[in-house]
Order: sequence, then structure tokens, then C-alpha cells
Amino acid sequence: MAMFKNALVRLPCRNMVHGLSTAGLGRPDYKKALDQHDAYVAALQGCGLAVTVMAADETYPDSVFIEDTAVLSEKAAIITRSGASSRRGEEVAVAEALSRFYDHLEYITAPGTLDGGDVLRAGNQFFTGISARTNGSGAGQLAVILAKNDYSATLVPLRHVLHLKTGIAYLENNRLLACGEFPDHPLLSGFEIIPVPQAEAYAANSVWINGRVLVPVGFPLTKKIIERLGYEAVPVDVSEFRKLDGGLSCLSLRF
Ligand code: CIR
Repeated sequence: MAMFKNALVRLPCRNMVHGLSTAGLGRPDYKKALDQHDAYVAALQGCGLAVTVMAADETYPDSVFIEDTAVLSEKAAIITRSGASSRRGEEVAVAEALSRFYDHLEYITAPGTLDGGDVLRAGNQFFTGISARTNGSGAGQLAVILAKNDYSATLVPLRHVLHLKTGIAYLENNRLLACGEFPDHPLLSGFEIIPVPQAEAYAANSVWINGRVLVPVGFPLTKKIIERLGYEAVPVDVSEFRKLDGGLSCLSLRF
């Protein structure tokens, strides 16, 4: 079981109101986003993680979604190259912050693109969504780096969701929380699938941390499902980040 010790987060910047969005939920309230971000950090700390908080960067409206900038494991730290051109460059400061934790960083390079939100780890197996953000070259480069570190990589072409982890989360114990195009997906047939009701699709992006599960506020059925499985559910309100298509996992790198 992958136990986490650390998390890296990045404060939202004022310019987040200009972040990429397809949600149609309106623009985020910056002040409220800052408060929600504080509470998110407290939730991570409550799960026993040492949290490093990076400064905000007004150059990158979406930089709070730090998960997209790297793929991390005990053995490897891979810096990504975003599929969204407005987000390219976010990774520079993240690489610098990660170099305090890792001796060696690997990089996805052009023409490859890859967003960390497209990468799901399940034990020693990684799944990479091929999406509007992650192309075959990026996913292929990642697979080569992972193979060097004795991990396997499986590519999952996406149909509807922005990122792979928009629709699935790994709960350890061979269990996957899944919604939309994923519960019946042939590539995921080896897992115990815990379906998330379609009306609560946003909550498929929950986050397992050392036995607890962060769940977005406002999705009571999913919270109950998680509690019935024996996990302690930790509700976290991320409404302002949802307005920018961001989920719970996007707001941190856990390692
Ligand atoms: C974007 O479109 O890139 C941001 N507005 C949201 C990124 C969400 N990240 C994620 O799902 N991993």
C-alpha cells in the first residue's frame, strides 16, 4: 500500500478567475477559494501529511491545480508538459520545489503533452488517460520512464471526461471508485468497481490518503458509500475550484 508522507500544494492566485473552464458554474470567488484552500491543507495535515505550500503565481491562472504538473512515486518524479498551452511553465517552480525531495527528476518533452490528472496509480500499475490534454507521445514517454522503475503503464483512451481522474479514484485494496464511462471499462475489469451515482459524478474524484478518503462536500450518497466500505470520509468544500473543472485530487501532489 502506498503510504504518503508529504503533499505539495500551491496557493490560488487572484487571476484564477480567468482560469480555463467548461463547467458553466460561473467564475470562482477568490476570497472563498483561499478559505477553501486553507481548509484543504488542514484536511491533508489531518491525514498526517507534511504539507509544503508554494506561493501563488499570477502568471498562471490554473496553477493551483498542481497535480497536473507532475507524476510522483517513491521511485520517480516526472515533470509533465501540459496539454494546455496557457499552463505550460507552471511546472518550473514545481520542479524546483520537488528537487528538495527527489535527487533526480525526469521530464516529459515535446511533442509529448501530459497532464498529471490523466495519471492514476493503482499499486505498481499506472493508468494514463489519452485525452485532449495528454497525447500518445506524452503517455509513451511516461510509460518508458515508469518501466525503468518497474511500474507498468496502461493507456486508457478517454471519451467524455477532461482527465482520467475526473472519473475514477483508487481506494487501495484493489478498489476503484468509478463513474461515467469507467465502471464497465474493459481495461479496469480486474478491479472491484465501486460505482458512483451519475448525479454525483463530481465525487468520483475523491482522494485516498493513508486510510482516509477526502470527499467533496455536497455528495452525500458517495460519502455514505465510502463510509460503508469502512473508510473515514473527510468532507472538503471545493466549490470554487469546481467552477474551473478542478476536483479534489488536482489541488495537491501527494508522495
Ligand atoms: C484546467 O482546465 O486545466 C483547469 N481549469 C482544471 C484542471 C483540473 N485538473 C485536474 O483535473 N487534474
